[in-house]
Amino acid sequence: MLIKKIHGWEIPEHMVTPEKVFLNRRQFVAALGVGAATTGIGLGQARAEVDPSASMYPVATNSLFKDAGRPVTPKEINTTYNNFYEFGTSKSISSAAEALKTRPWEIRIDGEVEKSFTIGIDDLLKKVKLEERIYRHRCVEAWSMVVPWSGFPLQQLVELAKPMSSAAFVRFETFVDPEMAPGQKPSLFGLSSGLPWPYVEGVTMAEARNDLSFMVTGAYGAPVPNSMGAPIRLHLPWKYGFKSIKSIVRVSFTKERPVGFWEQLQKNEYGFWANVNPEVAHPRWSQASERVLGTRERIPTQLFNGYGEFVADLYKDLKDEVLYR
Ligand SMILES: Nc1nc2c(c(=O)[nH]1)N[C@H]1C(S)=C(S)[C@@H](COP(=O)(O)O)O[C@H]1N2
Ligand SMILES: [Mo]
Repeated sequence: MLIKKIHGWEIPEHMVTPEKVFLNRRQFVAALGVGAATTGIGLGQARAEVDPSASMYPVATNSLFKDAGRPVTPKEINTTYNNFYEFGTSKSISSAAEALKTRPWEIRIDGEVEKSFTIGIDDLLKKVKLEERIYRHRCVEAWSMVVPWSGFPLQQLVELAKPMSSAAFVRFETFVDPEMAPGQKPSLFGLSSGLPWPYVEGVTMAEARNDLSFMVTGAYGAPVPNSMGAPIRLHLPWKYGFKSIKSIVRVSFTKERPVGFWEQLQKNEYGFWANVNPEVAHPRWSQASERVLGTRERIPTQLFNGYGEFVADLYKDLKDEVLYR
């Protein structure tokens, strides 16, 4: 494995899989059923050929985000080391995720908007301006990677949605389809998987309008691979990775603060804000450093994952909130 020696500041591998540790404790049988499920469909099946958006990539890189300060993580690593619980609780869900059917793909926009509507992914792609951004990604499990995403600022989607002044939050929802995504099936012995599908996440309107908030439709100069959340996901590079919801089918503008998937499962460990902070430990491990995927390095973690200049102001009047968990 990547960690050869365990120093005082390093976390043993088994400690940095919180979601799994949690499942092992509370959902042992159910998780086993989920983890064992595979689809039998081979990796890398000719999806690019049928993806009608393939010719839109690559796109020009935004010069503000052309250098993440460390090398881009090899594609082979990012596409095969994933958290995507719809397809299983291990990191090796990439072949199971080939079953994800990304066309037709419709996104429902509703809630506190002038008028609710549904838009197909390819129609949406025509209405936005795509760009590439190289972002650092920091999982709450203390591993990180660097990804050349393609997509558009969330702000563009907010404009299309025309929210009313009553909208205070944006709530995102992933598909539910247990036939396609075995992680959503009732598990072994007919027990419920115990997971609160669909996967839900949310941000404030101010966060949604922040330039860093990015709707991802591509990666590595091509449509985003299934395992990374095709055909459309969020990436919030200053927050722990669980906020960056994959394979979105619904975007709702709400008055109430949305309760995320992990917050619903274990709110003392995974909160709404989840901003990266090396000084605020997770209840079960330190967040001071991170393991860089594809390298043997362990590096210090940065406040807001190093994006404070863009986002710190969002939180200056929220000191009473639990901002870093
Ligand atoms: N729908 C959905 N979105 C999700 C997850 C998930 O299990 N389901 N996992 C989250 C977590 S914990 C992380 S770290 C990132 C992982 O993204 P990656 O697999 O592209 O690295 O996706 C996030 N979005
Ligand atoms: Mo994560």
